[in-house]
Amino acid sequence: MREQILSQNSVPPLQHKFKKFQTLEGNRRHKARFGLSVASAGNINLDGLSASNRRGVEDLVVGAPYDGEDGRGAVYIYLGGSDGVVSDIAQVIHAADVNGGMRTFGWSLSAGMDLDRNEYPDLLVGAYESANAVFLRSAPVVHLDTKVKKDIRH
Ligand SMILES: [Ca+2]
Ligand SMILES: [Ca+2]
Repeated sequence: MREQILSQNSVPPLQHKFKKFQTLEGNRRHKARFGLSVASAGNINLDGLSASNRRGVEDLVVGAPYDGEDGRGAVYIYLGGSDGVVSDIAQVIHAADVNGGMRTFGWSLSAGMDLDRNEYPDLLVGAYESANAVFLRSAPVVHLDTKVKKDIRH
């Protein structure tokens, strides 16, 4: 009996390779350990949904467990774009935003599941030095653009 193992890139033409890459850098704080944990966040803002694309444009979350002014950790949310990941940070959640005494917030991540069943994927963040795991619920946010229009009458 013989086994044949076919590797993805062994048959020309070469396909399904990682041809593009993008680097995410967080806030570049010294020893923040940005990137110690990474996860797909699911589609946090529910963009790009259609009948042919039921998942839409997926987003990313990156942990930096020693980030922040106090060094107690943060997680960074990046929204995906149609041509790849958008490099601008969409949201940073610091340990102090969740709990004043928490440390190593963002050491581990699990994301993309909808635990409260509101159709928005949620985020679970580990902070091992504090023996905590934090469940962060995603919720719809409405942004209103306000324009002031001058009405000058003579
Ligand atoms: Ca998205
Ligand atoms: Ca949810």
